Amino acid sequence: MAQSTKRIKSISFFLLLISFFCLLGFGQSNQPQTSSPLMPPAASTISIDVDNIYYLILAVTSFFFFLVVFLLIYFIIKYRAKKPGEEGINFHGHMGLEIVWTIVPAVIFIIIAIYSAEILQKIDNVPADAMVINVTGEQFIWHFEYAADGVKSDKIMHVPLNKPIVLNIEAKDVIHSFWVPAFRIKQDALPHEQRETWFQARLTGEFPIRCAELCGPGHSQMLGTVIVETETQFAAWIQEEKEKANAQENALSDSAKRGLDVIQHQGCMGCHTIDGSKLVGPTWLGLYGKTETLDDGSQVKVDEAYILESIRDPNAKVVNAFPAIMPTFGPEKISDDQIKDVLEYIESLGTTKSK
Ligand code: HEC
Ligand SMILES: [Cu+2]
Repeated sequence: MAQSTKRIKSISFFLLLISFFCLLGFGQSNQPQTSSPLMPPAASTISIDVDNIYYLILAVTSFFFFLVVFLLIYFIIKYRAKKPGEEGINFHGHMGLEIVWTIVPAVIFIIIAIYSAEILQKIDNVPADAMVINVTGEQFIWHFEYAADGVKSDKIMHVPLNKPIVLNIEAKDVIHSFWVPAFRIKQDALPHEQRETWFQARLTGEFPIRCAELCGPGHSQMLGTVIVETETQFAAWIQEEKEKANAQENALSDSAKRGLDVIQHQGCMGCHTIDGSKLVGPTWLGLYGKTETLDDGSQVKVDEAYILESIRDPNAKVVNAFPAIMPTFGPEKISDDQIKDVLEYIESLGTTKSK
């Protein structure tokens, strides 16, 4: 008898130790810099709450996992057949035990449900004074528009520290999902329907943006960055962007401006850039005059006819090392008049001099 009380005591001690370790993880996310090795930095105010509920659930489930596994192993050893042919005791039901293991989980579920509902309410309650950023997902790029200033950016979202920001999220083509793991926010981007979510950044730095919805062949490249900066830095950036946009507008001819409208409307910028970087397709920077290598190894010099063909019949000549996935833009999508404007705009992006 004394032997088994001792054993039960040591089991209880062991379980207590394990639950202590489980709960250690739970408390950790209150530290300001990072939450734990399991999570990206807790960069928004809500991320601390989200982590806390995660760790609470992890602690409770780990505790019961270890309890069950421990008892399982303990009983296997204690009640094993000691002699060949030994039969176990056969018994049915235990009212007390069944009441306990119904009520205990029920109480735990209710606590978790109330706690979750509280956090969910925080997530849903957009502060009235929040700064508005319109987010548009498009195959395969995120666009941002800073509503108060009319400034726009692609791929990179700038936000000031410690200010509530509300995002109006929408998609141009298919369903995307706007996800910033460090902020613990994720919201589907749907065509023809705006959804909102909000956050308040509490750490400066750069945090990845992902698309969490398989949206087509370039899905894995639909990446972006949030740059959280101080309010002064943010204001300076907005100012700089305003000036840049003005200068660019003024430099374009009327026809090129119309071409840019068509290009934005048709979603070309989801696959092409004008800054020299590669996206799904080649950049348009300095496209005119460039010598392009095609997928059959032959070379062409880029002129107006080549660009026209690339738009009207993209698979006629496919650029080497790029997939032949560009959609065809026939006259029903871009009229013959509009295509002149488009060519004018692409030409305005500079000419490469090749022999
Ligand atoms: C779904 C992605 C996608 C969209 C949208 C798209 N393109 Fe492309 N584009 C590509 C890819 C990939 C290539 C390279 C393969 C090829 O030549 O077909 C390409 C090639 C081109 C080229 C030739 C570039 C070179 O370096 O030789 C031009 C010009 C071009 N596209 C113009 C456009 C225009 C104008 C639009 C919008 C009306 C557009 N593209 C929309 C993916 C796209
Ligand atoms: Cu996407």
